[in-house]
Amino acid sequence: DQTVMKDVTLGFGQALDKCREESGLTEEKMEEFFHFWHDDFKFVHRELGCAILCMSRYFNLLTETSRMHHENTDKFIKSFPNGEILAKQMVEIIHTCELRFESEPDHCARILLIAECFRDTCKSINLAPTMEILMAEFILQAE
Ligand code: M21
Repeated sequence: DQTVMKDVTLGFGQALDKCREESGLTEEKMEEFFHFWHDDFKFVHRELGCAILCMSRYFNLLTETSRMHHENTDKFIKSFPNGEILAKQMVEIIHTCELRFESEPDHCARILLIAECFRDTCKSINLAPTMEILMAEFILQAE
């Protein structure tokens, strides 16, 4: 559900600070991680793929070949409130997207394509958190 996805996004987004420098993702290219869900957000900067790669590594969600580690990803999602209602479906969506872009050898570029595919799939089945849900949370956190 959308609230769970919001929590997972904000949780995952916590690693952005740690990954900005090494991925070369400037604030100009992405201010806050949750903008990822915005309709107008464009998946054009390879650096964003590198940042998601770094963030996934930070939470130990990747295998040695930089593919999703299914078990760890399942556990990560379940670590959020009501995560169990989303874990299996999210892992499936990401894996389906992964398979679609298997021919892209560059890890950062491939993960960028997977991230866009994940965002679009979630939107199409109303799993994506709305900007209203995300902004409300963001304002609460800042206070
Ligand atoms: C749930 C919130 C954010 C997640 C965003 C990124 C999703 C992109 C998935 C990339 C997975 C990388 C797998 C590598 O094959």
